[in-house]
Amino acid sequence: MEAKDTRTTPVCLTVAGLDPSGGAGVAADIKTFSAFGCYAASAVTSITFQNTQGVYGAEHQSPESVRQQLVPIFDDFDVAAVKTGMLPTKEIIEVIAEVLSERNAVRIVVDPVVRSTSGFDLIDDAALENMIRTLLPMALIVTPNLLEAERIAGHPIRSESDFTDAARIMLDFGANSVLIKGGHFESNAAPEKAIDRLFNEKGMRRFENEFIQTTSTHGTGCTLSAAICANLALGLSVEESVSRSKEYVTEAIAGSQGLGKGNSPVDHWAGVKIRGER
Ligand code: PXL
Repeated sequence: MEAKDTRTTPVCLTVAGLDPSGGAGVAADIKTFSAFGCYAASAVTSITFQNTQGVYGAEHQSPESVRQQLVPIFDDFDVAAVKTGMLPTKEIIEVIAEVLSERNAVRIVVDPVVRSTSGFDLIDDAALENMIRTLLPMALIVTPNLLEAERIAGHPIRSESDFTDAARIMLDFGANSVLIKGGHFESNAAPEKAIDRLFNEKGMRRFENEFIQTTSTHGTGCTLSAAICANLALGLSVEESVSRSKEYVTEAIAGSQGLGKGNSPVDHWAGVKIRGER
């Protein structure tokens, strides 16, 4: 038997919804943390009813359930980084903010999930308001897509200065850095590029990756924010984490196996050697 590997595996925690079909939410996060060699802990905020074809409903956890999931994890592990995803109610967000601050949680990635690709609202207005006020100030990075950035900023994003203004609002709420995912924004002007913009107090950096024309995009947002969380836990900087995570997601989209009848999940094992494979 080989000697035990004495490197410590960083513990990443996701606090998000459960997608039983496995493409998004905590399942995507657990696979992504694992793909980067991190240990995955998770707390479920809501059980959603969905598959690759749509989201049909959700049963949210009580705030007390979320607290009782989180406390033993922090009692037991030295959590290296945390990611939040679907946080459906104001009360759940209050509990999360309380626990994260009591436990001095570090490297917090806030993915401000608003709506599923299929158009199902995953958060109510009061909760979004609360997330902006209580979680953005704790965030090392917040990762909205265009729609989410528009909802948080309260204005449409149609030009370069709209991006800057939206990021400014999130930085002013206390987020340390803001990654606005361009998604389809550039697809008319530059159909071959997916461009995300990372803002912090020092300025803006664009990350350009290949835009893959496909419907195999179930869980891409969750996967990107989880990958950033894992890379931060591994000790990389925000910029390096975003860069590596974008590459991973691009490969994961390209490698989708086309599972399911709708928007297929991405391949979370992109670039990972699978046990038993030669
Ligand atoms: O991608 C947004 C998202 C996040 N979290 C959960 C989801 C979805 C989209 O369906 O189900 C649990």
